[in-house]
Amino acid sequence: MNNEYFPFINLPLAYAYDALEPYIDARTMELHHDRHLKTYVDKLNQVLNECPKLQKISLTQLIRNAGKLPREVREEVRNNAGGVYNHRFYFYNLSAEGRQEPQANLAEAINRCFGSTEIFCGELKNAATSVFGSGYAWLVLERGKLKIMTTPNQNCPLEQGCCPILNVDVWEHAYYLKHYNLRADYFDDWFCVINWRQAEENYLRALNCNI
Ligand code: MN3
Repeated sequence: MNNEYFPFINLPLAYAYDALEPYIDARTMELHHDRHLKTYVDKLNQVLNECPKLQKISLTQLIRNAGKLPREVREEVRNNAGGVYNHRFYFYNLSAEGRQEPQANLAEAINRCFGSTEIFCGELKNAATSVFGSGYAWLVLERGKLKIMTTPNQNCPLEQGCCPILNVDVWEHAYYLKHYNLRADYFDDWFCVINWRQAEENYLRALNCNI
């Protein structure tokens, strides 16, 4: 992921807004990327503009160390650095190439940890639909083991020492225009556009991170 340092820019999507149709609609993708994500980028730049000392810290290090930042900027950094990282991660892990299956090493790890892709999908769906209000469901690597977790708002598993492999944004802005209040239906559509090649890369990188 490029642009790891201040000033942050809203990197363009790697595919067209309508590339994920009919699963995720073009208008949702456009608003989600160009307005919601852009707002987090702009706010993070604003916060860091006031704190020159934090400008040399990478996006992931800002998140990992959010709890140690000066109290007066901690929540704003957590929310906005998280908003940038979590959204970039979400958009990177979507694919316009049609439905894929988990690949190679990650497929093997999912089968070992959960039993099958179907069981994994069900458990991740339960997690995604259980988030009260806004947040994310994640597949992460924690101390070498796969784990499903949820985070509220724009909190990020990096802060808990977990390495993200896959995330699904369950804020209503991610699905309301097409799926209304039916988050479970959105999840099923999202599962059809996962970029499993990217997830495999994330998994291999996470194994090497050793966190
Ligand atoms: Mn979002």
